[in-house]
Amino acid sequence: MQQNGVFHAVCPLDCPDQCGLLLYKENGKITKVNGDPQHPVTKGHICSKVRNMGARIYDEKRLKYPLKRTGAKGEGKFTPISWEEALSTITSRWTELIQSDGPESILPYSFYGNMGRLSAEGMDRRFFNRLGASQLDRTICSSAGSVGYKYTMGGSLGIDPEDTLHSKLFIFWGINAASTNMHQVALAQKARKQNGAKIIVIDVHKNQTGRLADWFIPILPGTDSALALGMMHILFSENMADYDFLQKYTVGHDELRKHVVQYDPVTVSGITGVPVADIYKLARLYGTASPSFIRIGNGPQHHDNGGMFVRTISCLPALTGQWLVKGGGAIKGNSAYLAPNTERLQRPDLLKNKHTRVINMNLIGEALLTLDPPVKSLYVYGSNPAVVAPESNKVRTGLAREDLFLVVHELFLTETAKYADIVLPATSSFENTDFYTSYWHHYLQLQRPVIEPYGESKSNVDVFRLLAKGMGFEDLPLMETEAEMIAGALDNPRNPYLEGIHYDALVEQHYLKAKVKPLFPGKLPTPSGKIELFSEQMKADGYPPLPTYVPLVNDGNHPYQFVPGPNHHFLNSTFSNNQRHISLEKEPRLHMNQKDAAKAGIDDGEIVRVWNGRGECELKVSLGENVLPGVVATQGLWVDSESTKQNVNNLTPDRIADMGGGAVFFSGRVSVGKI
Ligand SMILES: Nc1nc2c(c(=O)[nH]1)N[C@H]1C(S)=C(S)[C@@H](COP(=O)(O)OP(=O)(O)OC[C@H]3O[C@@H](n4cnc5c(=O)[nH]c(N)nc54)[C@H](O)[C@@H]3O)O[C@H]1N2
Ligand SMILES: Nc1nc2c(c(=O)[nH]1)N[C@H]1C(S)=C(S)[C@@H](COP(=O)(O)OP(=O)(O)OC[C@H]3O[C@@H](n4cnc5c(=O)[nH]c(N)nc54)[C@H](O)[C@@H]3O)O[C@H]1N2
Ligand code: SF4
Ligand SMILES: [Mo]
Repeated sequence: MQQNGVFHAVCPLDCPDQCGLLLYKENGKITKVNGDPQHPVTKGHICSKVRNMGARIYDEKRLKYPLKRTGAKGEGKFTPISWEEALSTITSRWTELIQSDGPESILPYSFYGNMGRLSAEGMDRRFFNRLGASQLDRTICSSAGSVGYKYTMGGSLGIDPEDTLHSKLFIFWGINAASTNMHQVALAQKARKQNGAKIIVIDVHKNQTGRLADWFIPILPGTDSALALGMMHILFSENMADYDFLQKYTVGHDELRKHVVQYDPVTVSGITGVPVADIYKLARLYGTASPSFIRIGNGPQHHDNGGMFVRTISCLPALTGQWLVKGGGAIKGNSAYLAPNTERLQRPDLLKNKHTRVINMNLIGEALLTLDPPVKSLYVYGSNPAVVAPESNKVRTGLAREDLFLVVHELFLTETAKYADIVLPATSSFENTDFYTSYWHHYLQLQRPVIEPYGESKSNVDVFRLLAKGMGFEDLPLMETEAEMIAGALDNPRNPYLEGIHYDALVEQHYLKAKVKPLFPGKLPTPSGKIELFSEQMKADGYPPLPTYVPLVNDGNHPYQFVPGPNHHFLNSTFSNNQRHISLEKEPRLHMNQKDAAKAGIDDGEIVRVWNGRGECELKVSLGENVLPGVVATQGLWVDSESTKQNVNNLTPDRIADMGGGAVFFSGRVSVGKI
């Protein structure tokens, strides 16, 4: 490995932009992280989080050795042990458990702390399939919306974000893109400058993105479907619908036209809190601007009705025929274009018992506390459930169970790792070989090791290969090299967009673009091959077949709807342990409407108690007009300290959304009061 130079890298974080990076290395250490100006979309611009990635990689607190717990669960007291001892402790415990309780007593828990496909869904899946462990349904992020979008469009297929440079109207709908998809904002701002494009933001919180809008539309949480249906009402009644497109490429436009009569602007205004005049203005702008583009965010799908939200919004560009215009249409997610061969990558064939139980990760607390037969061992990697999962109090009580054998593979001693019996040190992505597929732009990237593993840390792939060996598994897929795994994953005859993209090509060229074509004219992967405004499939699955406004579940008698989203300088809970990122954020704030505060006698800057039946936290109030009355919003997955109680997921419900087993982080209600 070269000790000095400039090396290509990929941002590994769970962020749609998936920037190309350049790592500057001196004497074997990364000294600077820059964006790669050659990346066709991200063009050398990166966020401040990753500019400071070096501080995370070389953080004193990073785990160097495997650890064994010496204190109480959650206390964080450990002693270093060798890899041999760590691995044999795990494999002997699992061998016993398989004999006494069967393999389903073991559960993996992971998410996309590192988006590398091998790290997040490669050797781990192969290993746990072979083990016969309980399966985890990975639903915490976007699954409700993905199912909703699929009903309408057939799969995670949107437009090429590079085309949005031509768009004249941008609607950022429930996405804090200035923090969470900065290059889409850069494209919108460029379009604004070049062709006078307008930027509309529809959100419950006027945050970083709302502040840069030409027009910010505040809306009540969980009511967006009604707004979209109100827009459809006006598009049809004022003859702005594109019947030519509807006839050719959709099913059910007649039914839809009749159905939306009930969503008149007065009714919709009553539901959404958006004034009648604004509903007209929005629909008329949307009905006449071309190209118009909707960026569908993750926020509104973190509600009880989140699947239906995405299902509904994604019908809008069909009404205006915008899919036919370059730069027109929508993006919810684009992961279908770069979809690898998951059979080859994850080897589901290694799972012999096809009736193996599946556990929804949003119910991890509940699962640890109540499942029968119980989960006796949990193996966590690439995720921090003690902080990020809903109903934290349940999750922590579950993790603290004396009879639970908990293994956590991590870069840091996270809140979750503090409960572990065995902690394994993980490499950072810059120490691994992996491949990356953005869920927004269309480029694939390869990461090869730029630095040596930190301390004794090992990659996910390495650890699962070692665990397989320790368990005595001799299956060839558990012994493959990274290069073999990538080559297999890219060989996907079912994905025509990947044609011509091979491992060797990825090694030679840093950015390989999927062979994307416009969606229309063409056949969608829906049952009818068309956009399904009316969906027989939904009907069969027990949903209203037409887009419909379904109110949120009654979450109890608390006065405020609580919206705890992510913040600008953390990536979920990643970076929440880094002083620089903490200083940039200062502290979590509770944004509250002036009128609500006046009634409750709460002052700006006051630390208040926020509570409901699930738990409580204490946050500093920030007063203004950036949320509607009845709504409170906060940002960031902060970790409690001795002097603070900031873990917002103490308050969030572990109900399951309408579709995809999704999470409902934003559908909780809270009370707010003086301490
Ligand atoms: N800086 C930073 N970037 C990130 C992340 C991070 O933690 N920090 N996390 C990454 C991950 S994993 C994801 S999934 C994405 C998420 O990024 P986004 O897609 O931006 O999703 P959220 O930030 O969850 O929510 C977006 C917005 O939805 C709003 N919202 C909530 N409820 C409603 C509603 O009912 N209606 C409307 N219209 N708006 C609503 C929130 O106020 C918020 O502004 O970001 C990724 N990028
Ligand atoms: N209140 C509230 N809660 C939320 C959300 C919200 O908006 N509001 N957003 C939700 C969403 S959208 C998501 S996606 C989830 C995300 O939740 P998580 O997936 O848990 O994301 P992170 O908090 O970033 O934790 C990722 C962990 O993986 C570790 N890691 C990184 N790379 C590797 C690796 O290569 N190997 C191993 N073994 N570990 C690694 C990191 O050190 C980090 O601790 O949070 C959800 N929770
Ligand atoms: S977090 Fe997102 S914006 Fe920041 S460097 Fe990574 S991919 Fe780019
Ligand atoms: Mo996410």
